[in-house]
Amino acid sequence: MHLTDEAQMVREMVRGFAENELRPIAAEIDREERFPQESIDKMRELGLLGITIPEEEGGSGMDTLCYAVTIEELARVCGSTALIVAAHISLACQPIHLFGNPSQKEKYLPPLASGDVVGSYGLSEADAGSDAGATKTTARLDGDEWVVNGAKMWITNALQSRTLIFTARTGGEVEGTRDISSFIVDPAVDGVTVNPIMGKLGVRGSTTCEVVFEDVRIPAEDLLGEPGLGFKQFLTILDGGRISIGAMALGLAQGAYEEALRFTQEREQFGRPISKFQAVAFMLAEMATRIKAARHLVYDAAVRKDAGENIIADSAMAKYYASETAQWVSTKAIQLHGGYGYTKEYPVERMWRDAKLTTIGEGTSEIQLLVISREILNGQ
Ligand code: COS
Repeated sequence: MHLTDEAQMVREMVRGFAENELRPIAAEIDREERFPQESIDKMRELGLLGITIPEEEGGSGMDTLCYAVTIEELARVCGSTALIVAAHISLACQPIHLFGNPSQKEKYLPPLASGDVVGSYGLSEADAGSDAGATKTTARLDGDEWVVNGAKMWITNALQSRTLIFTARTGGEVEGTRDISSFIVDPAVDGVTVNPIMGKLGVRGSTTCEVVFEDVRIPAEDLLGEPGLGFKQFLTILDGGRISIGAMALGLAQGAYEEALRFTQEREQFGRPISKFQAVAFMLAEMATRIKAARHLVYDAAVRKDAGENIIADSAMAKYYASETAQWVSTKAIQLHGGYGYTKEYPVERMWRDAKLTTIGEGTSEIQLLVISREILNGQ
């Protein structure tokens, strides 16, 4: 699939940034579990942190294809940085852009879209993962304030975030998922505790947190969109977000493939580069083919999103296939490195650990298959 001139330009710009600024620190932020604030500061200057947000709302006003290419190029070098940006844009900027009223957009979007403020999104809970509608966090109206109690789990960026979108049950007559609403909160307010979850397998430069609410008082006007529509809102948000996780997986697969391509042409055994052996060459061929297929799915979902089409199945297919591809390619990349691939001397083991996240975050592979199959069967 040919890129637009704009997407091609974005690819060149982000690739240069990733090579110069991310590659030198990617292994270190993974090892030290360090949030790369300096990279956020530099991406802020490049206008990458509000890429899909219209210019009049403080962003760069680019399309979803440019966004997917951005995340792909970041992930090709550093999965942690790609995840930080994807969560910030898809899960924090987008809900306010799509569902915020004019004063919420005016207040919250410019600092997010410029990158002055890092955003995060609290949907999952300890007992509400794939079954995200099982939210137990509550918000009770008391005068002109909501009083929130509960805890969110696995929240990317929450430790650095000053704008968190989250879901809570607002009660009333209705039951099931129709009493879930979305809110905006600054995690620095009284009653919110952010506990980072350390020791993750991968994406260790990004923070993953538990966010606890204890009698947190939120102004009534910080309810996002219509009350009771929070569940549908986040399903719509995830439809878009899954394209970015697909793009992240694509970038990780590409990065691991390039490492394998280089290594197998340099590494000699039995008197020749191992790429000369058909078993190795065929593995490279299969990697390249699967990556190309994943790239088509991710870009196609991005283009369809901007065309206003129903992308429920397309975004789930893109995420499912790209994340499984990233797992497969990075596993094979380690195999092709032999013993070296099993050490931290080469980046493929980090890419493999980072890739695992893409089969879990924003819906597991099994949830993607559920979503795709429901769309196929309902469409008949
Ligand atoms: N986009 C917009 N609306 C959607 C939607 C989508 N992709 N899928 C369903 N809806 C709507 C439905 O039409 C339904 O509307 P009505 O109440 O008007 O009928 C409503 O949302 C509820 O849908 P449904 O009954 O199908 O919800 P389920 O409880 O069966 O859950 C799944 C659906 C499993 C697909 C959903 O819970 C899900 O995606 N889970 C994974 C969550 C996840 O990805 N977690 C990781 C978060 S990382 S931030």
